[in-house]
Amino acid sequence: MTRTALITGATSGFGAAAVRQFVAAGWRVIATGRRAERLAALVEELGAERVHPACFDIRDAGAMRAALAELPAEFAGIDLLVNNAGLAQGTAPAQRADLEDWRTMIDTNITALVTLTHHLLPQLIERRGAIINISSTAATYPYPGGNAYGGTKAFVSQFSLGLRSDLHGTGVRVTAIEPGMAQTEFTLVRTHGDQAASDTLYAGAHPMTAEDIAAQILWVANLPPHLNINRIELMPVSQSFAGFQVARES
Ligand code: NDP
Ligand code: 8X3
Repeated sequence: MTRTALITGATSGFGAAAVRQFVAAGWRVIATGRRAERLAALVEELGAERVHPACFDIRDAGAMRAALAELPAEFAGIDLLVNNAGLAQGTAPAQRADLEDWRTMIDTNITALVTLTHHLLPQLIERRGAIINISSTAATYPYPGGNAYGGTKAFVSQFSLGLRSDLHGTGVRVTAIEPGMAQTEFTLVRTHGDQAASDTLYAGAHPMTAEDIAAQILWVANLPPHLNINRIELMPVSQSFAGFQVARES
């Protein structure tokens, strides 16, 4: 039987790569994002019988509900929710950060994610479905300038474990995937469009690719129904840990 995944943030990066890999693996996909032309391009590439575009700002709960109320019958039964849409905004230390950037991250990475999850839980339970939440290594490992972004991802990881606990006995599986550095539009968005900063960050670093992460999402989704991966933390080989910093009086 053909299963259906709803993948948020499908216009770029992990989400777009996941749409392609899920369709190639025989799934139907509801692809969401704000950039309608990119969703239309995915439909053109992969076929309207496999991809349904749902264009809305994920922070707009009314628009989200309206888009899901209008799903064609073949896409109406959702077996998998991939909460991937998200972003970082800014790299300034907390004391110089823009409060609007923090609010945007919280509204997108936390509030929208829980709103969509809450909306879909009844049918995910009915269908013994699954939820895959895209968190980050920033959920666990702090770094200068990570402040509110890391906080939102810590929420995503802990919320995933909490869902597991509450969904005990329902058959619904929940996984948090926590990637480190991967080259997508993430840094372009984080720097408010600084392509040079994005290029510099990834140059020579052999970062993970969107396809690497999409392959993990698909692997989790295709595991047998008795198996739950709680979390996956992954990084490029080129990335690892640094020590604590110490401020000294001179
Ligand atoms: P991209 O910037 O390439 O993709 C982000 C996606 O999120 C886009 O499709 C964008 O769609 C969507 N999105 C953002 N804001 C909104 C909104 N308000 N409404 C609807 N959709 C929105 O980044 P990645 O693919 O790298 O990021 C995907 C996820 O992975 C994010 O949650 C990110 O935090 C996480 N992550 C990324 C890592 C990395 O190094 N790249 C590492 C660890 C985690 P559109 O703009 O069209 O609305
Ligand atoms: C994105 C990874 O290290 O830029 O979640 O925070 S990092």
